[in-house]
This record gives sequence, C-alpha cells and structure tokens, in this order.
Amino acid sequence: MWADLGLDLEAHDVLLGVLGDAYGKIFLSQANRPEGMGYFDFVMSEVHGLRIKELLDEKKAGRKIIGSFCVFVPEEIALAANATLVGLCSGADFALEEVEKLLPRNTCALIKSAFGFKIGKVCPYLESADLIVGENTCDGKKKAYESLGHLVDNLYVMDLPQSKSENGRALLKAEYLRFKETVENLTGCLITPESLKQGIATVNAKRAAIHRLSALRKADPAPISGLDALLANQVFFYDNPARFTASVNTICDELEKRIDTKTGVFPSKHPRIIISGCPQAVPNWKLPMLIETAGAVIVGEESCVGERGTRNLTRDSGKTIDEMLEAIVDRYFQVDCAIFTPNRDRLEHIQEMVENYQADGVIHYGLQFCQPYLMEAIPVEKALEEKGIPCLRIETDYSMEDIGQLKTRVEAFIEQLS
Ligand code: BJ8
Repeated sequence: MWADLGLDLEAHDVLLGVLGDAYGKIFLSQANRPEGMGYFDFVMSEVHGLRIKELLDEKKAGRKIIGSFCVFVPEEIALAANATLVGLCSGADFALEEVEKLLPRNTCALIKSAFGFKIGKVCPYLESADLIVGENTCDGKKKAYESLGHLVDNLYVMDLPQSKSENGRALLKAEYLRFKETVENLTGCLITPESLKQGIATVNAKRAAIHRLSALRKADPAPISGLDALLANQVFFYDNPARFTASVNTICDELEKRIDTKTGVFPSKHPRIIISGCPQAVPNWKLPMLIETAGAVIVGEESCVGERGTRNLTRDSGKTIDEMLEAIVDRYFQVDCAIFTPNRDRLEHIQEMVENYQADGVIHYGLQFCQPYLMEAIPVEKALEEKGIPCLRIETDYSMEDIGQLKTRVEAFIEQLS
C-alpha cells in the first residue's frame, strides 16, 4: 500500500518509529485515563494504517479525498458532494534541510512541516488526496502555496477575506460557491439540498460531540487530561466523522460518571490552564506535555485544533442550497483566526474561556515566525493582565532544543498559580 502511494518506505518507518515512541511516553504513561481513550489509542496506532486503507477503499468505490490545511475549508460541502475531507497540517519537522532550499528559514514550523512531509514522501494522507486545498490566510501560507504548486499537481487555492466586513463576507461566499463547483467537478456529483443538509448534520454532530466534551472539562476536578482532550481534537481531522462522533460521545458518558463521583484525572487540586494561539497538529504535543507534567491541567484550547475550530454549529434550518450555503458562510465567518484585522472577538473569546472553564491562567502558544499569532499575543497578554488573569507567552517551534528552557518557564508560571 505504501509503495503504491509513492511513500519512501524507509523514511516512513523512521517517522512511525518516532511517533510510536513519543505516543507511548506522552500518552500511554498517563495515569487514570478514561477507558474510552482506548479508541483514540487505536486510531493513533492505525493513523498510518487502517485509516489509510479505509480511504483507499473509499477511493476504489469512487469517492474522492480532499486534503486541507485550514479549518476554513468547509467539510459540509465536501461531504455533500461525496468526498471525504482530511487534515494535512503536520506537527513534526521532516527533511528540514531540503525544505529550507524551498522556503526561507524564518518560516513557521507548521508550513515547513507540510513541505517536509511532501518532500520526504512520508504522508499517506497527502499522497491519497485527489485535491489539496490551500488557502490565502497568513502571508507565509499564501506564498508557500506558490511553491507547493510546483511539488504537487492537484493544488487548489481558496481565497479568504482578511477582515470581517461586508466585502469580506461576500468574498467568502463567492469562494465557497467556487469550492462547491470544484468539488462537484472533481467527484462528478452535484450537491442537492438533501446531500447538503446531510453534510451539515454530520459535521454539526461531530462538533456537538466536541462541545459536549469541552463542557465536561469545566468540572473541577477535571475528568480528562488536556493531552487526551487535545488528542480527540486532533483526531477530529482524520477519522470517519460518524465513528468519531460516536467515540467522543462514549467518552463523554464515562466522564459524566467521573464527574458524579468527583473522580479527577489527577488526584489532587491542580492549576487549570487555557492554551491559546497557533494550532497544534499531530504530533505536536511538546507544550501540553510540559504543562501537564509540571502539575497543571489544561482545560481548554483556544486554537483551531480546539474551540476556535469547532465553536459554532451551522444553522440547519435552510431548505434550499443557497439558504444552507448562507448558513455555512455565517458559521465560518465567525472563526476568529489571527489573520483577521481587527480581531477583537478572539480577545473576548479567550476571556470567556477563562471564565467558563474556571481557568487560573493562560499560556499563549506562538510558533516562531508566525506573525499573526505572535503579534496578537501582546494585546492578549495585556487584556488578560488588566483583568488580573496571569498569562505566559511562549514562542517555540517543533524542535526539542528549547525543551529545558521551556520547562523552566512553564514550571515557574505554574508555581505562581498554585
Ligand atoms: S483559521 S489559525 S488553521 S490559518 S502558524 S501557517 S498562521 S504563520 S495555521 Fe491556521 Fe486556518 Fe487561521 Fe486556523 Fe501562518 Fe501562523 Fe504558521 Fe499558521
């Protein structure tokens, strides 16, 4: 299967070895995990196995696979046209030397990682995709897609607004219409009101399950670790949607029982943290691992792999395709990515999350060279400080070089909250 996809077998084995090792040390070593996490352990063990086989079987049956790097790509539309959407963002460095021949060194790790996985031929999702969707969000991604277009022959770039104006909304609607037509041409399936309604229902159910999980994390003591909750949010982008929804709901049933019996994931009182900032794609677990091993519990992620990505459901009352598209545009237009200017909603959402999740502090996670989030980190910190909410600004990448320094800073911050 791997050879058919054109993967570099040796490099792929190395990647899986490192991934499996890290997963064992970071996730399986946690005490007192919910039993339902067994499903996510299985998914992770098969993320480059059974899940790829399923996608290839779908392709054989005539379905198309669409890969995306951003939560602005509407899964509802992909599903309605008989396509499956998978996330392509990667959270590990790969083939860095080769990547830096194509991209400047001062490019964020998330973009470099996507290139590294392509150049190193180690990502079966990327290689299975019939269409790869890039989006004009930050300058780094925008320009990087020009270069990515020379490495793949199936790149489609979606334009996105940069401000929440009337013109911005009109652009988003026009781009979603163009995306709809592109996906219909790709799959040969015309979207109908019924198929779009079903697409909306499937994605809403997936997001509602995550909302339920998030709501349970408001309990004190927290019934699940931040690492495990982050994992569920990461798997959101890969798994079969209906199976994912059912599995998250099963964990939630278990967590409700834990809350009834006041069974926390950690035995004693721990400072509660919100992580805010750049998305954390698999296997980027460095910072959450440091936070939770330092004795705090992460109770929410203000991130696209987290609440920013899943916050709102799509209105499902529309009857015509246009009414439903309007609802989709309304839903996505609320995503408060730092590429928007101004972006006051994000500041408010972070403060709301602190209140709702009874958090003691915020750790702002910025990837090195990510201008949008690093720039916003300063007003975020200021706004939080004005409200007396402690905030720690972290700037890091995917390497392990700074782990000692990060550990010291994180431990000192958590100590201050205890
Ligand atoms: S909606 S956050 S998924 S664009 S880390 S590549 S911003 S330089 S990822 Fe994102 Fe969509 Fe926005 Fe969400 Fe650029 Fe920053 Fe790199 Fe980033």
